[in-house]
Amino acid sequence: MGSCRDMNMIACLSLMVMVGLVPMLMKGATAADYAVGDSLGWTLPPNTSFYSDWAASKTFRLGDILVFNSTGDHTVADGTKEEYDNCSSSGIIFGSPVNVNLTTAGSHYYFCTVGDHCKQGQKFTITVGSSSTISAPPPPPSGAHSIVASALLGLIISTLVICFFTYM
Ligand SMILES: *[C@@H]1O[C@H](CO)[C@@H](O)[C@H](O)[C@H]1NC(C)=O
Ligand SMILES: *[C@@H]1O[C@H](CO)[C@@H](O)[C@H](O)[C@H]1NC(C)=O
Ligand SMILES: *[C@@H]1O[C@H](CO)[C@@H](O)[C@H](O)[C@H]1NC(C)=O
Ligand SMILES: *[C@@H]1O[C@H](CO)[C@@H](O)[C@H](O)[C@H]1NC(C)=O
Ligand SMILES: [Cu+2]
Repeated sequence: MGSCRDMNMIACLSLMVMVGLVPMLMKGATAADYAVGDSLGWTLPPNTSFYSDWAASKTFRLGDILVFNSTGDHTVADGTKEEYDNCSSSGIIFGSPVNVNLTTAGSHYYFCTVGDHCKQGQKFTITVGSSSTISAPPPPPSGAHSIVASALLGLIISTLVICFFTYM
């Protein structure tokens, strides 16, 4: 009788650990904010590979946000490859600081249009993965994912409540 009660308590405790893990697992599938250049922010880089190195160290997905943080006079051009190579933009130019939302998959080209900043390396290119080719994408077509998650959460919570009143 006593050992059976202990087993049930162990089951309850394991369940509590699982409840703690659910938000962590769900977090893996949500969008991320990336501070461009990390602590340097968006400014003249110490060398011409600084921002390309930064971008190469990240994996970008639809729904992620690029946070361009700058204190001085800088812009963010969202251009074509030709404009990026040439450091001249005829397209969308944001004032910085700005948050740029990654809403389309494929290649994106960002650079500053102030002075010769772009030629000095204030530029980088990224490839945003399409939702069909990545392992844990945000669910764009329906709320199916969140329905499954809340059903699971509801099941765990109700089991916990039953556990608590039965064995504690
Ligand atoms: C560019 O600067 C960064 C930061 O100072 C440094 O970590 C990196 O090694 C430098 N890269 C080159 C190619 O000098
Ligand atoms: C932006 O940059 C400033 C100065 O470099 C810094 O104090 C601030 O914390 C940064 N903000 C973010 C959101 O990174
Ligand atoms: C390249 O930049 C120069 C000025 O910097 C501009 O006159 C020229 O039209 C640009 N070419 C392209 C293809 O963007
Ligand atoms: C990105 O989306 C947020 C809200 O989700 C919005 O406030 C912000 O203005 C957007 N940024 C751009 C550059 O459109
Ligand atoms: Cu600049």
